[in-house]
Amino acid sequence: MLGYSKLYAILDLDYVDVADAVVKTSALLDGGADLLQLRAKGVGRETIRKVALDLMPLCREAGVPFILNDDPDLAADIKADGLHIGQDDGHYAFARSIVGDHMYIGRSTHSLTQARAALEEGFDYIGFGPLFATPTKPGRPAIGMQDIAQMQREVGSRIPAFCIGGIKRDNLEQVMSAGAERVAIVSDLLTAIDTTAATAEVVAKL
Ligand code: TZP
Ligand code: MG
Repeated sequence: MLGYSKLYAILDLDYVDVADAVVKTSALLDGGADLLQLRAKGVGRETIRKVALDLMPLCREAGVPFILNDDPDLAADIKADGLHIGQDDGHYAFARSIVGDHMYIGRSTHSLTQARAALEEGFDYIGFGPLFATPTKPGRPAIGMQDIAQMQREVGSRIPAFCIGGIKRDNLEQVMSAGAERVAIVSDLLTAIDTTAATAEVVAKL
């Protein structure tokens, strides 16, 4: 399933009210997003659990894997399809020991070296970026586009690799020309006037 995913949409509660999470997620799925993450920095665990349990049936119905960010115990508890962890969230083996054998585990990477390490460790997919500076991940410097092609050859040919960070409808072609085959997008889809149409536009270009 993951192998076919091209557009990883991230429902980030910094951009979407909890009350709108279901409607926004439906819009992302209707537009053709084929992987979905719930990202909720600074939100209480019980709220995250509740939102996740609301979104999971929508994803199931759409045949789209539901990935939870940051919290291996909660991911295991709610039986998410996957878990996403960053560079500071511990090793693959530790996360795997918590979520069991059947969940996807993805890693944020910010360099070619980290992308290679994630492949080596056993991660099922990576995020690679931020390509451009982005308010969604403040303080994290842009890595640019110069390493995308090499990363694709070495890592993206083995596990799905999603370029991320500042990707928008209006720079997507540039990112793809640099070698990106899959992308993860947060703000450009969530802040669009018509999230379904914006998502469909990205899917059509990919
Ligand atoms: N990891 C690297 S950049 C980023 C994450 C979660 C945020 C990307 O958000 P946006 O709004 O698509 O730039
Ligand atoms: Mg994290």
